[in-house]
Amino acid sequence: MARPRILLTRKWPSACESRLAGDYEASLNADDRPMGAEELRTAMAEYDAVLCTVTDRLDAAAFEGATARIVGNFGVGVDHIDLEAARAAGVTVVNTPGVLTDATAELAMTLILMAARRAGEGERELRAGHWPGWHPTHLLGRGLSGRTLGIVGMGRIGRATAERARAFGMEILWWNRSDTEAPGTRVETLADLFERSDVVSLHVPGSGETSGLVDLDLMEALGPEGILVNTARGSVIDETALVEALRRGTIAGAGLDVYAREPEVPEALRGLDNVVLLPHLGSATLETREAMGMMVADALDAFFGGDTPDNRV
Ligand code: 8YV
Repeated sequence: MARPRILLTRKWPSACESRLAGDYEASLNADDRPMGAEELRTAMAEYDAVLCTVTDRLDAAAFEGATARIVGNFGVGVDHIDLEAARAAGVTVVNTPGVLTDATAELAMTLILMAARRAGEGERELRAGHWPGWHPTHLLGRGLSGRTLGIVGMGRIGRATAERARAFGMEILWWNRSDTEAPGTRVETLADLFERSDVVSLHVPGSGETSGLVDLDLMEALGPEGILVNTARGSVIDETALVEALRRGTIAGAGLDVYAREPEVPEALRGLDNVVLLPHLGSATLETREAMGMMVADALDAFFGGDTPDNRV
């Protein structure tokens, strides 16, 4: 029997590519050039499986006349895939939950620490040759110990972030859409969570439901000493309101790893000193990226072997 034809839309860690190329008729993307919408639609109608990432928009048109029977998403978030269209076309979609939990929680802590301790500002100052030398009132930030972290979305990554923040002496409040058990104190409304927290970290998936969830009202509730951190999806924050809030001191600072229209980062944000900006590094460790790729490969093996793959979305 001919081996299934699979397409990797981006360059993956070499251990994953070697495995997939060994088992499948695999098309790799050695140049790692992002594919356009039209190219993706064509690929969906040519291959048996398309292995995509957050940089690929698989809209309804991509599923029209699709030959691909499975889409393997290298990542946990699937807001770039039209899941309804996939379901209607009978295309299985799998993702990579769990393996990137620790890496993403570590990055949330990185942003919390960097924003609270003004590490980005300090680094920029030093690199620009503007460090005036040590002085008692230089770049005074905020410590974490004894402060309150509010978690929006108490799933795997929210919990892992809470666990780490506790080790820094933080109290944990959390808000979750559905009922769940978790350490820390559950808060019924987002307004209450923002009001009572010193730092808020976002851990909800991107979706129509969470789009613009964090608006100016919530930032006002967080207040002029508050810090907002986002390792989830850019769409969860009203970016225009955030720029205003940072500019006016409605909140003290922010740490962002994700943006509404990646890789575009609003000029207005880039011009602000009280925001730490990272280029979507949440899961960016070699071991995590390898585990993500291997998880997609396992799902493909199950699927083409006639079994139901794990992690169907
Ligand atoms: C991934 C992420 O690296 O898994 C996710 O949803 O946001 C990232 O950590 C990225 O999505 C790869 O597709």
